[in-house]
Amino acid sequence: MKIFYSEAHRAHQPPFEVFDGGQRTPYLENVDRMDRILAALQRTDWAELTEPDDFGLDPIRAVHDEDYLAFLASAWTDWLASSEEVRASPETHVLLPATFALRRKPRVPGNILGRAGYYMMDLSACLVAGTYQAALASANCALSAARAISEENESTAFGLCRPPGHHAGKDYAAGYCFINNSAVAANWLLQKGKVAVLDIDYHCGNGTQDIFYERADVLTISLHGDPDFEYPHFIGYADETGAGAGLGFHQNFPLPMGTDSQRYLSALDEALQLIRDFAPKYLVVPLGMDTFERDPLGKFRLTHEAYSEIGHRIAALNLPTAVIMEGGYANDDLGANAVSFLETFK
Ligand code: OKP
Ligand code: ZN
Repeated sequence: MKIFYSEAHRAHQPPFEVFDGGQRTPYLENVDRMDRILAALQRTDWAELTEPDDFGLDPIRAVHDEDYLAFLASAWTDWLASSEEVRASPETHVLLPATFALRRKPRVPGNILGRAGYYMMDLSACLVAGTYQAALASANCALSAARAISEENESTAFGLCRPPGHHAGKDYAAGYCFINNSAVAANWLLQKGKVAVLDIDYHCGNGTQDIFYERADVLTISLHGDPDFEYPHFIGYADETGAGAGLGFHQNFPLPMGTDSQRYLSALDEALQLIRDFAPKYLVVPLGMDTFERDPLGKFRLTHEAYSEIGHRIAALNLPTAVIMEGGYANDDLGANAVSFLETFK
C-alpha cells in the first residue's frame, strides 16, 4: 500500500494551544504522532513510503476561498511585522486571536489579529512559521493518495497527513486544521466520478460538511461525539442533512459519551448502507484514532480490536479508497491502531 508522507510537517510545531477554560497546554497535535505511525508502518512488510507530488494551488483553490489562502500564506510574516515582542522570541509565540467575528457580517479588517479572528474558529489552530508550508505538503499527500486510487490502479492509498484537515472550512481554520485535505482530495476525485466521504475521526468533520453541504455529487457522512457535549459544539447534529441541491447528501451520526465498539459498529453499518445506496466511484475516509478508549481528547471507548473490524467493514464496500489521516492523540497506541485499520485494506 502506498503511504504518502512529507517531512514538511516538522516545521509546524506550535509550542502550545489553549484549552477550554483558558489553560495553555503543550500542542497535542504534535510531531511525535507522525513518528509513532511511521515507526509502526515501517515494521510491516506492505507499507510503501512515498513522497507526495506537488499538485500546485489549483486543487486547493477549488475548495478554499482565495482571501483565506492569502491569509494563511502571509499570516506569520504579518504577525512578526506587527509585534516587536513576537520578533524577540518567535519560537515561544503562535498567531492566535483573542477576538472573534461572532454572528455578524463582519468586514475583513487589515490588522493581523483582526484577520486571525475573522479566519479562525477557535483557539486550537495555532499558526507558526512553518504552518502554511506544512499544510500545503499535507494537502499534497491527500491529493497523491487520490491520484493513486484513480490513476495508478491502487485499491487503497494512505495520506499520512499532518496537519489534519477536516475542521477547516472554505474560509476558516479550526481544531488543528488549516487546509481540508480530505475535501481537497474528494473534490479532485469528482472529475472522475461520484465520491463518498466517510469521516471516522472522533470529532465532527465540520469543515467537510460545510464545504459540500449544498452539493449532490459528494455524499458526506461523519460519525462523532455528539456536538451537544463535544467540540465543535455548533455543528454535527443529526438533523443537518444538506441544503438546496445537496439536501439528503449529508448525514451526521452524533454518538453519546462512552460509546463502545459495539455501539460504534452499529452506527457504522448504517453509514455503510447509505454509501452502498449512493453507489460512489470512490471513497475518502478521514481517519481519526481519537475514538480509542485511552485517547486524551476523545470520550469513546473503542478497543484496539475495533479498528480491524471497522477496517474490514469499510473495505467490504470494495471501493477504491483514499484514507486520510486526521486526529488521534494517544501517541503510545497510535501506530498499532492505525496499522490495524490499514492492514485490512491490503
Ligand atoms: C482535531 B481532530 C478541547 C477543545 C477542543 C480542538 C480539538 C480538535 C480535534 N475541549 N480542541 O478532529 O482530531
Ligand atoms: Zn478528532
